[in-house]
Amino acid sequence: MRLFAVKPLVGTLLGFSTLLSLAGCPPGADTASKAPVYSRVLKGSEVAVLTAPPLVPPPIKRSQPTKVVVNLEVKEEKGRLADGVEYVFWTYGGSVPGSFIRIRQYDEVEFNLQNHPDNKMPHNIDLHAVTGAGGGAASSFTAPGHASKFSFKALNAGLYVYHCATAPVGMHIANGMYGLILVEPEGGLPPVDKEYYVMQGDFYTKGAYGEVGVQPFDMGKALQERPDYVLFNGSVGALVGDNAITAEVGETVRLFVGNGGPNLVSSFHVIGEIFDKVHQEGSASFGENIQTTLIPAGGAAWVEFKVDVPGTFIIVDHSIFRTFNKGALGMLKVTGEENKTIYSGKQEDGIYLPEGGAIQELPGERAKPVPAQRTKDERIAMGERIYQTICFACHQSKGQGVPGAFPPLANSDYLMADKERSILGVINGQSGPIEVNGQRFDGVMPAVTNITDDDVANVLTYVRNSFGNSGDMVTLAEVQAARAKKK
Ligand code: HEC
Ligand SMILES: [Cu+2]
Repeated sequence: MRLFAVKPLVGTLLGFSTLLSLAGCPPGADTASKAPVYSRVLKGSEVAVLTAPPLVPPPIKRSQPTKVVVNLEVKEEKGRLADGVEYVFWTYGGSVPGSFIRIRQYDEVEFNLQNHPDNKMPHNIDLHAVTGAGGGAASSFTAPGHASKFSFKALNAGLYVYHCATAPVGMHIANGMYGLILVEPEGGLPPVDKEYYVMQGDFYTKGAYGEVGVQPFDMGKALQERPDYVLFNGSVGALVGDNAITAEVGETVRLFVGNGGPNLVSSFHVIGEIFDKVHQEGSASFGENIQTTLIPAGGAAWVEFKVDVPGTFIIVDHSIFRTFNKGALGMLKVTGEENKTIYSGKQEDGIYLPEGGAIQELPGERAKPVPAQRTKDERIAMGERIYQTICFACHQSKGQGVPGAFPPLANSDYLMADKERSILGVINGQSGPIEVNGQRFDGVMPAVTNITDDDVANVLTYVRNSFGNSGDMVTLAEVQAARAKKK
C-alpha cells in the first residue's frame, strides 16, 4: 500500500501539468526538483530484460526512473499444444504467453515491435499499462518484415496485460498473442524467494481435445466461447512434471498471474495453499487469506504465499472441468522437511492427473483415422500418453485397477485372451459380469469417443505390453476391421 502512495497524486499532477502547458510552460522545462515526477528529464537508458514463462525478469534495483528500450519480435510458429497436437501460435517473443516485461513507474518506454518477415499477418500491441488511445495499438500496427516504434510513460504502477489488437482481434488473442508487463512502484516490490509467471488462455481447435495432428483455429467455437483447451502457459503440461515450478519449505512464492482469454474468466486456485496476499486485478492494495481469486480476461493478479510443507501443489482454474479435461493444470513442487503439526499425510502425485476430454456416455461421430504405419515401439510410446490421460482414471497408473470396481489390466488374462474384444471394449464401451484373474467384476466402462482408430491401436498396444503383459501389437487394420464388423 505504502509503496503506491504516490499513485493517487498522478491525477493531480496531470492537472498541474495541463495548467503549466496552458501557461506556455511545457512540463519538463522546469528544474528537476520542481517538475512533476513523471516529467523529469531521465538520465541514461537501458534495454529491458525479457523472459519466457514461467520465468520473471529480476527485480529492478534502480532508484530512479530511466528510459527503457523494449525490443519485442512477433513470430508465427508451429508449436506443441498437447502431446501429438500442434498449433500455429502467434507469439510475442516466441512464447505463449509472450515475453514478461518488467519496468518501473515513471520509466519512459521506447517500444520496438518487430514483425518477423516469415510471418503472414500484420500485428500490433495494446499494453494496458499505457495511458493513451489504443494503448499503443494504432502506433504499433506492423506488417510482416516491418518494425514500429512508439514510446510511453508508465504513469501507473501495477501488473498489466498486453495483447494484440489487430483485426480479427479475438483470433489474434486466441492464437496466443498476450503477455504481462509489470510496472513496479517506486521503491519496488517487497522481496520474496521465488517469482513465477503464469498466464491462462483458452484455445479453439477444429478437432476435439487431444485429437492429434496440426489443429487449425476454429472461429465458430471461439464465437460460442466453447474452448477445447484451457491452458496455463500455452500448452497441456507446460507446468507439470519436469516443467513444474518449484520452491523450498519456508520460502515465499509470488505468482504473477494473467489471463489472456480471449473469452473465459479464471477462478485461479492452488490446491492445498491459501494465498497470504492477493493483489486483485494487479492493484496496489491486497486482500489476505484468499482461497480462489477471479482473474478477468484481459486482467491480472499477483498472489503471494509462504510454503510451509512439502508436496505437489496443483495449480488450477477451479471451474474444474477446465483443469481435469481441458488442460488447465499446473504444479508447484515444494521440497523440504515435513511438518506433521501442519499437515499429517503424504500426498500422492498421481491423484491429480489430467483426465482428458474423451470420455462421454454416448458414442458420437468418430474422427477419420490417420493413415499410419507405426512400429510397435512407436505405438507403445504414443499409447502410454493416451493411457495416462484417459484410462488411468479408472484402471490406475500401473494398471492395478481398483478392487471391486475397475478390473486390473496388469497381468490380465481377460485382456490378453481376446484382442478384438478389447478393441470393441474401448470403442463401444463394455458392461456386464466378467472375470479377470479369478476376480469377478460387473461394472460399466463408457465408450471412449473422439478417439481415432490409430489411438485405439496405440493404447491397446501399450497395455498389452505393459504392467507385466507381453503380446504383439494392435494394428490400425485390426481396429478398423473390428469397427467394421460391429456395424
Ligand atoms: C470410467 C472408467 C474407465 C475408463 C476411463 C476406462 N475403463 Fe476399461 N474398464 C472399466 C470397467 C468398469 C471395466 C469392466 C467392465 C465390465 O464389468 O464388463 C473395464 C474393462 C476393461 C477391459 C477388460 C477387462 C480387463 O481387465 O482386461 C479392458 C482391456 C479395458 N477396460 C481397457 C481400457 C482402456 C485401454 C481404457 C482407456 C482407453 C479404459 N479401459 C478406460 C472402466 C474404465
Ligand atoms: Cu496479432
